[in-house]
Amino acid sequence: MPSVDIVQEVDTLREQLDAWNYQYYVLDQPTVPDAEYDRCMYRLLQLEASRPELVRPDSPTQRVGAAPLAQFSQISHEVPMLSLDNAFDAQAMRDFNRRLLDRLGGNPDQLEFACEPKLDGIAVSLLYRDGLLQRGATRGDGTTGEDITLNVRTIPSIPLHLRGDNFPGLLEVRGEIYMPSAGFEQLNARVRERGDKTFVNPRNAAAGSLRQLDARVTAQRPLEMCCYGVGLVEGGVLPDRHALVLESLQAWGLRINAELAVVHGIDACDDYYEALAARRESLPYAIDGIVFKVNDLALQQRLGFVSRAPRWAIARKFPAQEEMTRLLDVEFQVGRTGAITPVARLEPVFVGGVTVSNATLHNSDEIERLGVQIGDTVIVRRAGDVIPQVVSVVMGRRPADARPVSFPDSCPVCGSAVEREAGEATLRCMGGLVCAAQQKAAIKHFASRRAMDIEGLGDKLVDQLVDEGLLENVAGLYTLERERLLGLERMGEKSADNLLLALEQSKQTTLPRFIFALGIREVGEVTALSLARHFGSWEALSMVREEQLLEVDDVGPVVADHLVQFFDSPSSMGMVGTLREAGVNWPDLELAPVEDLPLAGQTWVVTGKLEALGRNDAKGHLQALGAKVAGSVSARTSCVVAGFGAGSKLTRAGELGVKVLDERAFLALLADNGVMI
Ligand code: I6G
Repeated sequence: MPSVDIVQEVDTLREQLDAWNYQYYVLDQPTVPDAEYDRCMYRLLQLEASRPELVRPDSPTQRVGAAPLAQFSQISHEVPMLSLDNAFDAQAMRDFNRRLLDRLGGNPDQLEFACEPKLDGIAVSLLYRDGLLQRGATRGDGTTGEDITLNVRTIPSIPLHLRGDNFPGLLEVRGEIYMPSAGFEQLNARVRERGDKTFVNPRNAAAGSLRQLDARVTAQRPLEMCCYGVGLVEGGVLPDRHALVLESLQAWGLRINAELAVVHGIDACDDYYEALAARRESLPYAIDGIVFKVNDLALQQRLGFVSRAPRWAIARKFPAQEEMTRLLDVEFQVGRTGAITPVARLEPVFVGGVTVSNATLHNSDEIERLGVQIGDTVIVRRAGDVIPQVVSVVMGRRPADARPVSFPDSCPVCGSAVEREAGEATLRCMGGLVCAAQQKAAIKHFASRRAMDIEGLGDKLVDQLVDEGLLENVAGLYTLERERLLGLERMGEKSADNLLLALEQSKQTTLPRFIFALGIREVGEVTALSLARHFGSWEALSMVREEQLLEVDDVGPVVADHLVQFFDSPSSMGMVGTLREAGVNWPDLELAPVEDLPLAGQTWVVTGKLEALGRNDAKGHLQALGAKVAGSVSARTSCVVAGFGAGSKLTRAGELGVKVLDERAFLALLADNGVMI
């Protein structure tokens, strides 16, 4: 091939790869299959290898990292990198607003704020000269940072050259380098597989990845950059509003936050804060607050700085999700299926907006993984409504009298033998329904809203009924007597009558709810629905053997084994008999042939994070309604359910014109088909 063609081909490939990178990393709109991207990249690498004089430092091939440095050199920030003042509640935001109005005057409702999430990452500066990335640096102490140019060059969302031609000759961009949550999980899974110590959180993982003297290591880490402002600017003019400056950065190829919004007045800032706080857990990255900035740059100039922070900006922080505290003891809880769970008793600590004094430790594998001992200082995490977790141990603070956690050799509630099944990390009480803990948990599950829905039979009342000897198992619920109920502490006539009425009403149920309410191991709501749909009646279901069970969607050998054990157990079947004699009943289901199910013949895809139900449950419900559930979107896909953070599959659906339902529409569709979540 004549060399002018090679030069042209190299240019075309670079332009194409740059455009794809921009669409993917900056606009969040992937437009090309990975294989096509890889093919072009490989071709460019080949051409550059054959003609080394064509290699340019800003070619998309030049991101792989270089030989390790002996140390990072220091750089000075010509415009200091400042920090932000913090606000921890709505009152502190009002105080911030008052300070602004005192200096600026004007109508309090008119002040314009730019709002963005505060990513939990590492602040960095990027310097572009004539559009070429010249230097990347850490914030350091704000005046002096470290030169991490080789490392930042490996991060795909950082352009090696700017797009277009109207950028300033010298442009310093500032932002946060972070590790998205999914990348963090994958990295930790890889690290765990190698037997190495995992990273405690995405921020530590990002910091550790960025401070590698060998940039080839950085290149392997899933880092991204999100820009939030500019520093030094020469040889060009920027817009007069902060949000417009960010939009210019985006046009030049830099990633900015998709949640950027401009609002008027401090009340609207509160609304923005509340709305994003509610979605915090479903964002694809960790954030620790929201930053509010006066949007008008002329007003920013008038406000100036105090000490090391701008007067025109504030970070409203979320309550910390991780705190340090001491592990006082480990106790053992017995669940519905006899599983014995170690629970950490902690010195109370305020974390994630509440005081936490207990956290789950899951099982013996988890205790071993953490290496935790009683007396240790531990880091506790509480995010959203998730049960608090012990995430790590501060080994340097282990006291001399720390003692290992020892598991009980008999059930802590009923004293029965305990066993660990082969290959299982969970210890189980073998006492079955003799064990009061299992009795209580089974009754609570039976009465719960998604099972028999017995209103008024709360956890405390179940504990009381079992502890007072009025109840042993679910069969006893329907023979509870008014007089005996009235003998319970704090039980009035009205409450007793309401409970008896709720019990009476619960007798009229449905087959899927009844199967779920029995609490058979591994049989959740979706499996219960599949079983009911498949067999149509309790009689048909309870007669089947393992092979027939395995024909049901969602039933594998483990579930089938638990079901058969239940059907073979005289006490379990006796309990079902007693319940039915007491009047528990349901209409048999019309057995619809599979082709008559409402979504028969359709292929669905579920993507992104759903709030009300897990993705697996969503898939199970779809299968129970007759749909096939696929992993990728094609022209044959009937519909895509898109939760928060849905990415390339949603884009693909848009391109192919495939119908898309958000979570609310999906729940409405399930409800129309009799599935209430
Ligand atoms: O550390 C920071 C995170 C996010 C910031 C920041 C930001 O804006 C979204 N903005 C400024 C002005 C500073 N630090 C100094």
